[in-house]
Amino acid sequence: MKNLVMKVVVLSTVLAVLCSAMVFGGGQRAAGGVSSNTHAIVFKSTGNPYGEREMGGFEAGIKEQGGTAILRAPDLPTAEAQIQMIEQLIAQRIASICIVGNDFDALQPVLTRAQNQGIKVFSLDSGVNPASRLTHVNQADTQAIGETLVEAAYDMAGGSGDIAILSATSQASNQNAWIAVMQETLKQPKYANLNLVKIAYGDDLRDKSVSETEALLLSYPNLKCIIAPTTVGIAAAGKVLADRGLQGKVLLTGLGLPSEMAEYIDNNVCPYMYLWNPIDVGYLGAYVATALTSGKITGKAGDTFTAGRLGNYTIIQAPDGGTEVLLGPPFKFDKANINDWKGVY
Ligand code: RAM
Repeated sequence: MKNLVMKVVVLSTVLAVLCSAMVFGGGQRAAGGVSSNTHAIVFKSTGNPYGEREMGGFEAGIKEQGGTAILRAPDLPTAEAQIQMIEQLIAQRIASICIVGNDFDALQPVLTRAQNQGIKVFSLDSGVNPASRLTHVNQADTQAIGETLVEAAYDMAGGSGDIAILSATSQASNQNAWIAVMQETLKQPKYANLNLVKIAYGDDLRDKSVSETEALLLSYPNLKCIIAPTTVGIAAAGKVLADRGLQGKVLLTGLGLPSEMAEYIDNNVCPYMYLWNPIDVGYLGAYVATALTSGKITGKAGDTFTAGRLGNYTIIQAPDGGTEVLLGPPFKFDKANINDWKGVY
């Protein structure tokens, strides 16, 4: 009997130690059993240099605050693949999830589950709906991006003629938001002679973006300008137009990485394009992650925080009814400045 009592005492002590190690492992577990210092980012897909820079900025921002960053991206840019990844992250009981959404609405059930487990969820770059997130890190004003790209196409097409859009996936919420603004902007009298003939989807995959560009050229022989609001799409379209010697005939603009587009800006395939610093987008996300998990902000409009080297930010109302943090205005890259930027990102 004495032996049995001893065994029970030893066993319960071992169990208690094990449990507290699970809950407070490495001193990093907060009250709800959620790891207070581990933050994940889930990008759209692998093999996207823009995404690598964005995730790199996130990791740098988390590390400089003494935390651990988990960087994830599925092979294909689908909501289903991201749902699986988020399920795994919920099981790891991390502190926050920063989602670069492959779909605006489809992630809501899994992200709600994450939030119910005490994980702080916000989106970045490509948003999820307001019900799925506490806030959104927006790289630049959605309206400004759409209007600026239409104005660029107007300029490049000489005010009239056929233009096309080469996008990422048909579900990508950031591209879809920009395209919606472009379509509205095109209704203005100024743009009445511009004819948007097609919105093609290269799925942020290089080969598909190449074949979609080739199909556009074949179907629309009078095409004057392609707008590609995706770094993968614009680089693929640049290669097709350069290989076919179409500079000066079909002009290219959109959102591109200076490192990938310098040669096409130099050889007049793409007279100019826009982007923001993807490293800074991720870095800003790292500070939103820690501000949310520390309770410094809740994600409501008016909340303020400091994002390391980027300085102070205020959360504002977003056009979709949720809230967002705006990194800054889009930046124009052309022949005059591309050499200064091609080594930066
Ligand atoms: C691609 C991705 C990303 C977008 C950039 C402009 O790399 O679709 O989400 O922000 O293009």
